[in-house]
Amino acid sequence: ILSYKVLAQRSYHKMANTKPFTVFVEGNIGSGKTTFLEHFRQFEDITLLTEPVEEWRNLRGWNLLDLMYKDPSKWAMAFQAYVSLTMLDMHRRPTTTPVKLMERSIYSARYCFVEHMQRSGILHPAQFAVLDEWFRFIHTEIPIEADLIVYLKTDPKIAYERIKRRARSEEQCVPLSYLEELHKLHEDWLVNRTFAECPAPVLVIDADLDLSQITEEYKKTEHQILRKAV
Ligand code: DGT
Repeated sequence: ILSYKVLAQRSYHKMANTKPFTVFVEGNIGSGKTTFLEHFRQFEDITLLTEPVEEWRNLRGWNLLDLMYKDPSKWAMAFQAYVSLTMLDMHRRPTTTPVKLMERSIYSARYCFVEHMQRSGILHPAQFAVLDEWFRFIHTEIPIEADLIVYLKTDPKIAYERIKRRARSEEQCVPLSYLEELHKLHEDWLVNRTFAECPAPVLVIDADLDLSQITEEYKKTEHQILRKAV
């Protein structure tokens, strides 16, 4: 039934010629993904889908993000299962605009976060196997549109400073070493291509610059993102 619905949606897009140019914005925690998305708010004809962090902080009153950071071995599995669901919801959300800009994707959840949890032993191999089977099923059975990946490449030390400054309560215990691991996994996935699936061409942005200069860097991507709209 799921596949039928997705296929029906896709053929609607095809008939109406409305298949959006779909861009994933990827990068470490604190790399500036939200700021990047906000930059594109000024343009019409773009659907912006910011990451559902608020849903992770309040699932029927439960803060899964907080539970995961406080007791990863106990909560990683539940957290990642819910991340997958909310990401899939974003991937499948129909748009009426020619461009769809999404914060992260089901791929970074798998290749960066779940991968880290598996390698560090936070996830039991059996838990990892369940999450990986879900990922494979979704990847092969459900069409996920991807035309471009914008990778906000950041020095982990800079990401660390930004996280400290923004002081999101759940992230206070995040050590620099965690950001270094996540950075390596983003590099492996998007630059070194050590994982099988890199679903679209990658545009690498120097996201180390501070806010006053980064707008210029963002502007350089406008052409690639917006030209597909016309
Ligand atoms: P930005 O705008 O680049 O600073 O992005 P953030 O930090 O607002 O967004 P993101 O996705 O890097 O991280 C939000 C929080 O959720 C952060 O504490 C890391 C966590 N997070 C995001 N996706 C996953 C995931 O798949 N697994 C785990 N364990 N944590 C995740």
